[in-house]
Amino acid sequence: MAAWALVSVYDKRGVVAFCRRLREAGYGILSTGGTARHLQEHGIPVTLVEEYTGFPELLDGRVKTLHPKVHGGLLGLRDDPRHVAQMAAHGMERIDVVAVNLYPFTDTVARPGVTFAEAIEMIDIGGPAMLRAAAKNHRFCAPVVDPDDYPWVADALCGGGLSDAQRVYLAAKVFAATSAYDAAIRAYLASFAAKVQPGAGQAGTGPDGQAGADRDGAGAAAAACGKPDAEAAWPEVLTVSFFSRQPLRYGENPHQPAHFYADPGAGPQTIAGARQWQGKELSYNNIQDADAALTLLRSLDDLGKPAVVAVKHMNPCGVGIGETIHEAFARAHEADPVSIFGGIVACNRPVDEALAERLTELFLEIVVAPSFTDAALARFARKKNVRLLTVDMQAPLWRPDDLWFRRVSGGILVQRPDVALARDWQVVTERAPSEAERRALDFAWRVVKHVKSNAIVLANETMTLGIGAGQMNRVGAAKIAIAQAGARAKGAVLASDAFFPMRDTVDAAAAAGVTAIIQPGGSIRDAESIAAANEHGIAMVFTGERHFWH
Ligand code: 93A
Repeated sequence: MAAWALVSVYDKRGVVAFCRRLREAGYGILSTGGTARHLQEHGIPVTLVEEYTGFPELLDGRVKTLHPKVHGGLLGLRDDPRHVAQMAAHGMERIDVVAVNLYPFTDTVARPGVTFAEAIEMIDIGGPAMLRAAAKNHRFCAPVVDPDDYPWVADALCGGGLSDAQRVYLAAKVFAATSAYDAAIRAYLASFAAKVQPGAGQAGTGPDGQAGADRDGAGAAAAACGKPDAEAAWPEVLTVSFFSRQPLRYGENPHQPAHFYADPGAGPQTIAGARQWQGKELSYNNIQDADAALTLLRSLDDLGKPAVVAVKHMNPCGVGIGETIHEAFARAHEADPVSIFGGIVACNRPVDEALAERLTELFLEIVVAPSFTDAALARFARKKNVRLLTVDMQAPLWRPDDLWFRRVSGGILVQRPDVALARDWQVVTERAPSEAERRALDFAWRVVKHVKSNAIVLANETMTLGIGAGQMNRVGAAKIAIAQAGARAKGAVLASDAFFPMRDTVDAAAAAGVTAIIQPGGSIRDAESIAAANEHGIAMVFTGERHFWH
């Protein structure tokens, strides 16, 4: 009995050439509706699966290949006489090759405006069943899930056959594909799960509206049963799915290929969900920087004031708040008029024509805002390269149960985002900060969290004055911040993302005229820093909370 190759592919790439070679190797081709038509159009004779099973494709194609004559033909052990006898008794013929690729679930859910029902219809059942069956029985049936493998598989089948190692390789590839496929479906469904009140949903209607991103199945499941997320255990196996959002010209550098993936259902408050109004395509670095600017900006939300953040290389270079967005911008700019060049500016109020005028005087990569007036858009149209992004600044940006990833060789580190903001400060010096100093300390503390460690921020109540970022010693960061502030350091406050290992930073701050300091505390040498602050009449508070950011 000649063996069959069962070919049922959504992605028809390369399938004609592959089937031609399978025919050469002596296989008969069994195929499903669309694939069969495609092959026949290219002159390849096929037998329809429905002819082989005696069953038509049913239920709008939901049942095409789910039949014992298919699965028996895939799963029967050719070297077990009982299997061979049963197969013969039930008319199950040997299917020795399976070429299947699946309905494009991830592409479908990434499409804007796709409905829940459309997504569900794109869950392939028969394809994975055949692939898994063939992968289980790979000793006898070669499963080919990736069109890129057609040429060498065809070579082998036309030659001396596939080796054991090649068969195991193909089988492993199947389970990689089907497990990723299931993970994507799980992620998509889990992004709705947290919103569904047990018992409250209407069966069959599917969840409405925007999906929350699935950052973590455990978290979503915990939320669904009302359990605090902190108690949710880290899963034994972490599967997280992100969907293709857009190609990127390159990564951090031109020789690094890169791509942007989005959370399923990333909302309009996120960078992935932002709307771009003009300008060149976003680059890898643009996306990172815009996200850094937006994240810091949104951490100022509860001050209830117009605010502007300017970012360069993932670090803020100027942050201003004011009674108007114009005032806030003027301060963010004045904070460091040099570094803002080529930067990213994020504003938490609509950008009007007057602000657009000011912004177009500068060279900027991106402006992020909740909206732009028509007149502002007309202004920016004269500077076509500036990328304009709008995001929804009402919805929360980061959730405590979001996952943060950092790749390391051989693994990935996962943590929850740093959304904490300590409110119960402990005054550790003889002098307590004044009300004005408290407001400035609060502002500086919010900003320093978003500066790469070691981080020092000098600020007053409404703007940053000097920012020292990413230094290998703390006093080095302080010196940079103090130098940047210049004469403005007099009367400023200082925030430090982590404790002072020695008193040198306090001494340097005092020499520059800083009057109050905020830092986590917790060093074995805290007493020395406190003594230094007291000597200089500086008011110092401990937050008990560190904000490393690397
Ligand atoms: O709807 S299904 O889950 N039910 C099936 O029985 C079935 N069998 C194959 N989808 C099924 N397939 C899938 O159809 C394959 O995985 C492949 O993606 C697609 C090929 O369909 P066509 O040949 O009609 O283009």
